[in-house]
Amino acid sequence: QKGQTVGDQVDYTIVGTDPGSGLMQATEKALEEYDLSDWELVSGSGASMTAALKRAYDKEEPIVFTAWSPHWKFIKYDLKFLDDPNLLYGDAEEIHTLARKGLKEDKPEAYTILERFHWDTEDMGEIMVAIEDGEDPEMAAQAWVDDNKEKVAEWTKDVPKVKGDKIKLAYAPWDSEIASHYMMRQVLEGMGYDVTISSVEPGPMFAGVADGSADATLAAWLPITHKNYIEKYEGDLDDLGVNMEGVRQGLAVPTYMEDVNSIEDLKD
Ligand code: PBE
Repeated sequence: QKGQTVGDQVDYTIVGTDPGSGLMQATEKALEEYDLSDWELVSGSGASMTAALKRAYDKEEPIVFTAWSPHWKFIKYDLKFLDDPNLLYGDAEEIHTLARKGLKEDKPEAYTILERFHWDTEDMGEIMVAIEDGEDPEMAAQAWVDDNKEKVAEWTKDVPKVKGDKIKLAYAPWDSEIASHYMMRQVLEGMGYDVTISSVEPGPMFAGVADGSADATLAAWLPITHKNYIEKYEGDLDDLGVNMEGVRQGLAVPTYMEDVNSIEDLKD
C-alpha cells in the first residue's frame, strides 16, 4: 500500500519466537537501541513463527519476524536478514558443544565424539528440509548419517564401542537443534550408547548441563546469542568448542519487501 510506512503495514508487530531464546532477548534490546518503542515483539514458538511466515508469504503480505540461519525457511522461501549496523545480533556467530563437568572421565568415548563433532550449514539444512517436508526426524537423521559416512568416521575414528551406556543430550526444540540432536543420537547409538534426547526450554537446557542432569548439548549459540546463559553457568560446564560456523540470527523480511533492508528502515 503506497504511502504507508512498514510499521503501518505490519501493525508495528514483530513476529517472535520462544520467550527464553537469545533471539528474543537480542530483539528486546534492538527495539530499545534502534528507537523502535512503538513496535511490539510478540513471542510464540519456532512453529508459530514459521506458520505466520507461511501465511504472509503465500499471499505476498508484509511481515517482519525474528529469524535464524541455518533454517529451512531460508531454503524454502526468498527471505533477507535486515542489516543490523549496531551488531546487536552479533557478527559471526558459532554453535558450540557443551558438556557437563566430569563427562570426560565418565564417558570418554562419547566425549571424544562430541569434541570432534563439526559439520556445516548445508549438512544441517539437509536434515531440516527433510523433516519440514514431512519425514520422520529419526529417519531424516539416519539418512544423513548413511549419506555422510566419511564425515561421521572422522568423529568416531579409533573410538571403542560401548555396551548400552546411557547418555542424555538436552536441546531446545528449534528446528536447527532438532536436526543436530537427532543426528547425534543416531551416531552415538551406532557406537553402542543408549541415547536420550530431551527437549526443554533454553534456560533448563543450560541449567541441566551445568547441574549434570544432562550430559551435553550441541545447541549453544555464541558469542552473543546465549551470552547471558553462558555467563551464568561459567565454570560449571565444559565448552567443547565450535560445531558449526557461519550461523546467524536477526530480524528478517521476505525479499518482496523491497524497500526494507535495514532495521533502521523500520523507523520510517
Ligand atoms: N535460535 C535458534 C536460538 C538459538 C538457535 C536463534 C532461535 C536462540 O535464539 O536462542
